[in-house]
Amino acid sequence: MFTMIANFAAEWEKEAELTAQVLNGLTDESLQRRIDADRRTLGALAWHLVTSIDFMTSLGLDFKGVNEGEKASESAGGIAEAYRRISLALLEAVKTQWTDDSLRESRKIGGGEWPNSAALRYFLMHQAHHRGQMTVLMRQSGLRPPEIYGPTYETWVDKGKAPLD
Ligand code: NI
Repeated sequence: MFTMIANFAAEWEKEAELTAQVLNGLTDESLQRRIDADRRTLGALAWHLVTSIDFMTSLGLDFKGVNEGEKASESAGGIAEAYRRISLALLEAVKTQWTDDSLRESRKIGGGEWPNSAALRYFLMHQAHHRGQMTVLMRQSGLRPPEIYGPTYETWVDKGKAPLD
């Protein structure tokens, strides 16, 4: 859990950049990719990363998000641009509207008690969870996923090394 806003801000900047790299790697055609007919498409997962940031307004933060029901951008570039704007708006809101003390406050959400610091941590993990799903769908679309927490298969090949299996 975070005890200082500055620590969250530094981590959010890094993680949002990783998410942006995934979104920047998508093509319009790839947005339709899904593993099965009744599963979310790559585009729906990407848009979910944009709209889910709006959830943070239920913690009392005031910023302009994109509502869950809002029509998804149909272009990969549009989704990436919306994410960049909203992830920055969230960061600005946390930095300017909360203090380190705010991190210890908690709120009732969906029947549970959520310390603000835990909600921020959850949010970072939530992004990572969906990024993992998205990089699989990127591969299935013939796209090259970015390096996230380590080298990709292609990085090893580029370096002339045998990829780990
Ligand atoms: Ni989700």
